[in-house]
Amino acid sequence: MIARLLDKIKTLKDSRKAVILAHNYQPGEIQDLADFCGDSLGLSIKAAETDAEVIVFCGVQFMAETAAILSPHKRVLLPDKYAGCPLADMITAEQLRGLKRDHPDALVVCYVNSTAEVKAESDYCCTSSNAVEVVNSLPTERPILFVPDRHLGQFVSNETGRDIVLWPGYCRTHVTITKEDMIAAREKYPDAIVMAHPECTEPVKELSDELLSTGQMLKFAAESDATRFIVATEVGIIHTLKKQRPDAQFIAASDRAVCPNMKKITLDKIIASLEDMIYEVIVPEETRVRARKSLDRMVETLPAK
Ligand code: CIZ
Repeated sequence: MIARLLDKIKTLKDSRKAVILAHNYQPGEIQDLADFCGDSLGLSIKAAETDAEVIVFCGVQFMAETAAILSPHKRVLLPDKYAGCPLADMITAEQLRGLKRDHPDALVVCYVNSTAEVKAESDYCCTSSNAVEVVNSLPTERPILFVPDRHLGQFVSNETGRDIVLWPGYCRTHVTITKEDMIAAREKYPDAIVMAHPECTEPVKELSDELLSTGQMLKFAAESDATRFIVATEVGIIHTLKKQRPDAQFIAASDRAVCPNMKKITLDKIIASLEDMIYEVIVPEETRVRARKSLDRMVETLPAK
């Protein structure tokens, strides 16, 4: 049954000249069929570099928008139109304009988990892996507004020593991981290395050994000699962690850390997406150009690789 669906996806993908991207939080079977797996920005950059005509983004709305911002000449499809990101929707462009009016001298840094309109209103975009570097590169005399995730913003403030105005957004999935979950997991597996995502709450992060983005978690585990890890982020990443380190054990800090939006993507929906070219994500050109600037400024602050 699954083999038949996979064959169909392959045929459709070839006929549409499509590339399939899967975020690290996608269900395992989706990650396995994708051309590329990774974090939202890394995937959008990879897709832009291909000569595909269509990008099927197995992830959530803001990720497909980011791909559309970077690939204006490709058609970007999100297989489930309701796969949104409550965190990204916690600030609107109108609210951000209000915040900017209250802090006219400030620079705005937005987390990549934000809508295209919010990116367009921001000076710099950042990911969880480069937020500290981006903020460190900004002039110390300028106040900083960080949107929309207050837990990532707090982490950046702690790491950089900068006083940052935080927007009170949060990821519903990451905040389900509690301090009690961490204490229980550490007690049960005292030898494990605890990796937590900066979107987790402060008490959870205090009980962790490493604070890492999804890409950094994969790299860290791949290079580590340790054989047991507690993972405090969305559980989908454990699929790839296990694939790349079959000798190691990966334990979810909480089995409740499941993003319902990420799990909306299914094999059937990918087929429908490619058959009917649904659901196309279009970012209006004026917004796209301004949002692209905040992504370009982010890249300019980072050391050349
Ligand atoms: O930027 C991403 O893809 C997200 C949501 C998290 C991460 O740490 O990679």
